[in-house]
Amino acid sequence: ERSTSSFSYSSYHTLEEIYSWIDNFVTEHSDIVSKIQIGHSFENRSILVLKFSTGGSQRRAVWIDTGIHSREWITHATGIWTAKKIVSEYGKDRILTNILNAMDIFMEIVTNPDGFAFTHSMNRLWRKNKSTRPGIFCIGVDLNRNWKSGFGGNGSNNNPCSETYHGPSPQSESEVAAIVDFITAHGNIKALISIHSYSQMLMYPYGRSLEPVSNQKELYNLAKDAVQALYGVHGIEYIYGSISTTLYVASGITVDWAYDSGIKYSFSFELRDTGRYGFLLPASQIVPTAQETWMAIRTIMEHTQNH
Ligand code: ING
Ligand code: ZN
Repeated sequence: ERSTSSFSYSSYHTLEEIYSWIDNFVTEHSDIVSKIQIGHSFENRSILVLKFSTGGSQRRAVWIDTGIHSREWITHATGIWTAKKIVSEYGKDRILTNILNAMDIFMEIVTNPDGFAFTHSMNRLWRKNKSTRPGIFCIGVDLNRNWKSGFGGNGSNNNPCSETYHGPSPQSESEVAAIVDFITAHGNIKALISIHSYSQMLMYPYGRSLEPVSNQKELYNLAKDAVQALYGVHGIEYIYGSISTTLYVASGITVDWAYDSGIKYSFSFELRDTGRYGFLLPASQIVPTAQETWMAIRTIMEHTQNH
């Protein structure tokens, strides 16, 4: 495809289709969008980030990642729709316009490209990345257990055959290291939103323990506002709270690392649904899911801009 006008935002797409959409998208919106390659996957695929910026240098910024777990297809689809929403609402929607006049937005749509390709070719329910190591029979590390904060703790697994295998060491996986290096080098990321599915939850740190974060009250109230804005779109109910108290204890996760690295607005979504379709959410739910999620994301970004 040569332009995004023929791209269907209400369908699921392959990695090749998404990467081709990214190229067309940045070409068509080069005034505010650019593409950054932040690294390579284990199987040497490009790891790409979209940057939305209306100027300035190293502005305060929001980071959004989707698809760190490859089978969670609704998250990539929501990311793509959100990217399109941002460019089409800039200059129209007052809240988004204010946000983008003050801050940059970074979006990593395919955070686990090798796993994602594998969900199309071989195993629709593949979660981990595809890394292998000499002497280890099983394939893949859980990229949401490979971060330094609480690495190897409760809710992560030492067994390479486990779905929650944390890997040999913190940031051993190039897909995680690329993000750590990028965010650390940037130095001005103020909010991080890491998007998963499914369960309809909006959560904040910590995952690794029941310990409350220092601004837990602020995060609780912000999550409440975001979930209320989401509900207003299609009447879908989300629960919210810290990861460890809302879902389960999980260590070595993205948002704990972000929080401990000074990103005080760190959130993780679990998108639709609550289990009827689970990871196999029908494509007819892509646009409604993205529409409601957008209201929650915008709420978090607006709060970040004002604090
Ligand atoms: N569940 C998440 C998992 O990695 C999660 C739950 C989300 C934990 C965010 C920590 C942070 O186990 C899914 N569906 O991936
Ligand atoms: Zn996930």
